[in-house]
Amino acid sequence: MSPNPSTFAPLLFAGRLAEGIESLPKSGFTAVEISLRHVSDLDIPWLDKRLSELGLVVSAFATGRMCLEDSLCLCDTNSLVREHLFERLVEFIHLAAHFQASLIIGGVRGKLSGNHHQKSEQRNVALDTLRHCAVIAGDLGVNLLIEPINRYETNFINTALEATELIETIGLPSVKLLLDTFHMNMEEVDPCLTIRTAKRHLRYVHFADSNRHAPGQGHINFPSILAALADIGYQGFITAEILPIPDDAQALLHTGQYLHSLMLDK
Ligand code: LER
Ligand code: MN
Repeated sequence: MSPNPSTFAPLLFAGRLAEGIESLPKSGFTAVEISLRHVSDLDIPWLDKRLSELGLVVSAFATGRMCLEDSLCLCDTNSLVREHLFERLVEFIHLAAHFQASLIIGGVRGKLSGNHHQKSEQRNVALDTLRHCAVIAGDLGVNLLIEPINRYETNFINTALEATELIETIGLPSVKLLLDTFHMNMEEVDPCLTIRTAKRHLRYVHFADSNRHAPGQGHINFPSILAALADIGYQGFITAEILPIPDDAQALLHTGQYLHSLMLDK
């Protein structure tokens, strides 16, 4: 969800956050994930009040729109862009700390371009910024969640293995893994095995079906995904990052009903 409209398609209630948050409890959700370009886009006192009235928490803040809509991407080697992005990320880390939420590092990585040498420089500057962010996040008790994203959106970390290598290279406990079923469906040989293998780092999961509709509207095997998560004793959030099809309210309702029916089957 988001307080403002967005060109990022799989967002529910973009520009209608008040309405979106209000519809979460009746669909069985306990948390909201919020996508922002800038921390100042959010009315924090208002959100604090609504969350406590509705018994909800913020699971995470998504940051990809800073790259998508503001061209502030982690792999940009321009020092002015890097400094600007770092400042914004630090604000995001403080925001996440306020809500005891995590910060998603997905689309904000951007795309690597040019020759081998240029790509390696882009990767290095991204890692450098992430390391600085991870130290600040660690001090404030915030997790940075590295999300592998499919090849049609980026060439900078497509698989859980690549994300794990980056997490282990940074080597700081605040850097964890987010797995998204939509991306895993394209990039992983066996998403359930990926979940089991990722046990140590996995702290957050995005659910979307193969067509990015609500879970249950495509061909991903969600009962097996849930079984794999149960097997590893997964305790983190599962949020729906889906297209508002046929509309926001129904996509949310379908997700809640479908996941509830799977839980009842257990
Ligand atoms: C973000 O969570 C995501 O899944 C990506 O598709 C963003 O580009
Ligand atoms: Mn995602």
